[in-house]
Amino acid sequence: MSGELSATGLRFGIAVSRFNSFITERLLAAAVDALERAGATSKEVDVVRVPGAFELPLTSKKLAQTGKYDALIAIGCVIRGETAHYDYVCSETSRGLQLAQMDTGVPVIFCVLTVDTLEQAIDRAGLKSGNKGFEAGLAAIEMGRLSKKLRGNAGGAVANAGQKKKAQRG
Ligand code: INI
Repeated sequence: MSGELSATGLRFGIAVSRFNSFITERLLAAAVDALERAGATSKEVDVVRVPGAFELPLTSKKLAQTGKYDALIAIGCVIRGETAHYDYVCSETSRGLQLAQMDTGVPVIFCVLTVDTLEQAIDRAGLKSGNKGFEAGLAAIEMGRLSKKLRGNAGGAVANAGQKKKAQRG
């Protein structure tokens, strides 16, 4: 089983960091492009801006808890500096985003570039290495679809188990 790449009828939330916005806005544009080219309308895509990558987990969790979205995308760009700040921001952002999706059951796509240089970031935001935002858009569609299917199947499995028990009881 897998999720089809059709965004029609799905709702998406995108949390995007303003820090390094030169990069994150390019990732955002490509993510929205992927969603819309696969059938999502602009009404079905909500964008929320936050100060930096560190704020993405809480915002994603809050978006997930609204129950409005089939999938979320967290967009950020962390560029290594001269101190350990980079390591804290990267590890807490990735850990927090994983927790947000595990706690809520809503897929949260990790579109946070963690790079050593600005050049590496540019390469991943539309230059040599494509655009990670577009890939994140596709991942959000696939996971949104798959989650919908699995919810359906889970309901079916529970219903089947109930029917079997009834049948056993006679
Ligand atoms: N936030 C980023 O998104 N990218 C960075 O590269 C970055 N650096 O290098 O410091 C960064 N820091 C800010 C952080 O995400 C928080 O917004 C801030 O600490 C307030 O909580």
